[in-house]
Amino acid sequence: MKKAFPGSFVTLEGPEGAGKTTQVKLLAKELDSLGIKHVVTRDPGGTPLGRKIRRILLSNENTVVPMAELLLYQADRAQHVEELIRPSLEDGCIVLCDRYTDSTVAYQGYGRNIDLALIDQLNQMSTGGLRPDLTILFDIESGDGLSRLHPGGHDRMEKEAIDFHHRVRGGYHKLAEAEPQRWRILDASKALSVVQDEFRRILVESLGKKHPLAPLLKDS
Ligand code: T5A
Repeated sequence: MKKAFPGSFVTLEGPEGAGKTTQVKLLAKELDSLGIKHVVTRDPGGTPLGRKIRRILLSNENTVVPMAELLLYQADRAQHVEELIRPSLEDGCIVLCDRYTDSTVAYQGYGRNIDLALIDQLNQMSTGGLRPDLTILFDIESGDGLSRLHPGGHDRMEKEAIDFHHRVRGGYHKLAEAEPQRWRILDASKALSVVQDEFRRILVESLGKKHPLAPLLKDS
């Protein structure tokens, strides 16, 4: 099927503390030095409105019921797709997004036990059907990921019970198994430089040797 946009849409997923943010920042520096056109963004919080929604969602001061939580993540995403992601893809950019619709399935679906069919429907509505070309699961055992985070500085989601985080990770594995053509699984428990090499390799091998990201492997 012909792609609707000239750009490439890559999403990074995984449990807490898997190292996505660290890796995407390192990658962005390399892309800058190689002059490769890209946008790095995150869900929630990729737009000015989204940053306000992010504060509401993650603040420990707020009590947020599961349905309100689901709808706030979707409100953030609707704004994010229309204001930043879709226009960047139309402009031919590589968009690297730290979390997207699969986070909602993993956290609100498997974590909070909200009906998966409802979540799929809302994901479809908030994105207008825009799906990633490639999704990389930065996989780490939930307790190991949480232990990397700053002690005492945990946000509202990070503070959930360990069983919640186990369900989230299990949900990610189910998603990756169900759609192997879109997902790649990366062992994020390894040392930072090992994860970095693996991240580059997955990007180039999945998107192809003629893709604008291909020079990443030559420089590693
Ligand atoms: N959420 C999100 C939902 O519930 N539903 C949704 O629909 C969406 C979109 C977002 C929260 O919202 C939830 C999921 C989240 O709970 P966030 O801050 O954006 O909040 O969450 P995360 O993306 O999980 O951010 P984290 O910081 O927790 O995880 P990262 O980005 O995967 O990890 P990172 O890079 O910040 O690294 C964490 C620590 O580990 C170290 C880093 O230096 C850092 O200290 N580190 C390593 N240490 C050892 N070895 C390595 N290989 C390391 N890599 C990084």
